[in-house]
Amino acid sequence: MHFPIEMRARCVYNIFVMKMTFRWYGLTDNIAIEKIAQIPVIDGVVTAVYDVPVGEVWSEESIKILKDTANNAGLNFEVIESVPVHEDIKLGAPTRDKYIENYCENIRRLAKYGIKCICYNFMPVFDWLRSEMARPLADGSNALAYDEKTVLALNPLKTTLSLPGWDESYTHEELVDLLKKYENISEEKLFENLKYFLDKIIPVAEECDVKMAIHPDDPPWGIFGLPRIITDETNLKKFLALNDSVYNGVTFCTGSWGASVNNDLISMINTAKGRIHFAHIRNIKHTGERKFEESAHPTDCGSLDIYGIVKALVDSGFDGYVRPDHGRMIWGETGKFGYGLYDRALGATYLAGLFEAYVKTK
Ligand code: DNO
Repeated sequence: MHFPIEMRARCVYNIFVMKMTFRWYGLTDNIAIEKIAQIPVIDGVVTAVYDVPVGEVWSEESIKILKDTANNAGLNFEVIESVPVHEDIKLGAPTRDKYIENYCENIRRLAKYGIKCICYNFMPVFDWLRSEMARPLADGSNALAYDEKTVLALNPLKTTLSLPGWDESYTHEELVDLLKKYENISEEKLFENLKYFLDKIIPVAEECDVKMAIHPDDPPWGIFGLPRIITDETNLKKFLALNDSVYNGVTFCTGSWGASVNNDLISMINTAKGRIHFAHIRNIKHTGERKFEESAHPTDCGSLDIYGIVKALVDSGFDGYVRPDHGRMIWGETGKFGYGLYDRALGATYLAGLFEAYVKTK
């Protein structure tokens, strides 16, 4: 199927301020891109090159395949999630400059193929974490869930948990070694290493007109003794001040920051005003102290005020990319945890409806 992007009215883009996107795991995703193109509000895909080890340069050929596949399906290709950051950069190891130079080269190459926004995170070793992959919900669907008690009882060296964001290329010895190296890394030190990284990549991002959007830590507190810093409003302010370029921005992930009942998301949106380039919008239901399960996107289904979040984003002048985030598994679907087609599609149309209603009546 080939039809030009102009035929797919960038309805969301033209009428509203944001662009609705959908995460697609590339050619090996069992969700065909043509199905994503059938969700009425989707402007583009959010994807990445997955077959290159963390820290290495992505081939232009692989980037081009992603772009061409997206464009042939009538979808834009403007957001990458993620260009992962090598652990040596987070650790401030002597080898970091080589990996930072590779990172800069990736920004340049991606810009050449039309990328406008790059999402990344600075979480040591593990990306997002859950204790349960398929918690049965009352309506017969299932969703990801988190319970700190279960997590604390896990041995990170022995866990059989596996999440789509995890780098599982480490051998047992490498993991032991890595966890050990972090014993000397305090939150302060991690902030320093992040600043070092930002001061090198942000000038390149500026030159290439690519907005960098750090993803919050999920959940937003330290785990397994590893430091985490993109966790709350105080640290958000600190992060933004590390490098005050508008190209140094955030991915406003409601489910990540919202996992802590102490985070006031509306206030955080106002704090990050003008620096939010990408928003992951999803709902979660708090079920106890450091305990939550993921729910369907609508406000009524969870603990977060999704309408209030959309309103605050629009009021703050947000004009970046949005994507629905983790979905439940519904209608018997199976697949990548959190990344099925159906519930995320419902989420996208719900969110677009909120944006449309608010923008048109404002
Ligand atoms: C989880 C995702 C994260 C995110 C990275 C960004 O579903 O939101 O894995 O992609 O943390 O680098």
